[in-house]
Amino acid sequence: EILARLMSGSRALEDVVRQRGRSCLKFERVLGEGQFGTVNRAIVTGAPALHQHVAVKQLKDNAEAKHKQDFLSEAELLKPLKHDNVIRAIALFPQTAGAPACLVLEYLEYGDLRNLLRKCLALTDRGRDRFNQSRKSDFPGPLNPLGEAPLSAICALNFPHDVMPWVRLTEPEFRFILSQVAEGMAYLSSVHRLVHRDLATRNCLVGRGLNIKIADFGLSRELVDDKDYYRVQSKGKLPIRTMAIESIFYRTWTTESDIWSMGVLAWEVFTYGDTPYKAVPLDQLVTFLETGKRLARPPDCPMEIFEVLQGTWNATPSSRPSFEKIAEVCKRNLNVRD
Ligand code: ACK
Repeated sequence: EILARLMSGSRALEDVVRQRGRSCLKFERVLGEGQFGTVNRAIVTGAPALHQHVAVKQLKDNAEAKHKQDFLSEAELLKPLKHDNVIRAIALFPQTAGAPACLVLEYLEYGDLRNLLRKCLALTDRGRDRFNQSRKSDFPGPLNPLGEAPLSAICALNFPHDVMPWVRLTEPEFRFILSQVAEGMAYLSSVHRLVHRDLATRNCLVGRGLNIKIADFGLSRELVDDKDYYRVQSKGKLPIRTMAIESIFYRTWTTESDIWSMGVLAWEVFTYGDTPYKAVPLDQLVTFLETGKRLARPPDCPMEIFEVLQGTWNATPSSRPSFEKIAEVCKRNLNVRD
């Protein structure tokens, strides 16, 4: 019933935005700066209360032609995507004489995953105590098999954004985050044959109940028919630290190179948003990887999962585990209640 209400709520929101156009968007505050321009939070006036916020990505007035094209292609790519773990596009308003092009996205209240993880780590002991107390009192229930906080405590992340206290994530919570990313990626790669090319915690968003959604499709490309790789000629800025070894070498991107990035993303999650290969300068990273060196196991990462991560960093792309396999391993011991 809740699901049906949410679904009809989000459909109603889309209808309002599409029918009433830009005029129903009331901008509230800047959420951040993206590659192409700004992301703002806006209220949709006249939408059902449950779903009134949206995120609006706007192109800079003076954006270069290439960025304009990337912006529009991101909007195009997002249109047909429908999955719980992939950001949903609500509408695209083209550029007019008086207003820039803007892409209306669903709003996720906890922002990007890397920020959230770093915040989890940074906050004070007092915050942690307060959080742990509220977690016990608000979410009573059986302890999970690890004897830690109840799994429903995932919902405790519903703290207001600015008072999120320090919290050490439990193993089921780590597993829950990663299985969602892997399922979103399995959908993108298997159903839509999409290569993301920039999968990282900074490009995932977090919503209520620790719901993770893959976002930032600025670099994504559709694989064309029988070609199973995408090659770029141009040298833009590249996310070297999360890139697969063959992408660094040959500038080719495949589902398998996204799988490598998924492994790095998992490492980022287990280290609460640390920088991969922090001690290795960028110009030495290729040599580092070429000599077979890889990221070390973070203390919070279970051995079973680390073995999968090591597989994602196999120098032979076809030997890497599939997103489906990664999701399956992460979901073990994850008895999420309905
Ligand atoms: O951590 P953040 O607040 O979450 O900072 C970044 C910033 O905008 C630049 O990307 C935030 N952001 C982007 N898209 C959304 C969205 N759909 N919902 C909520 N926040 C968003 C992101």
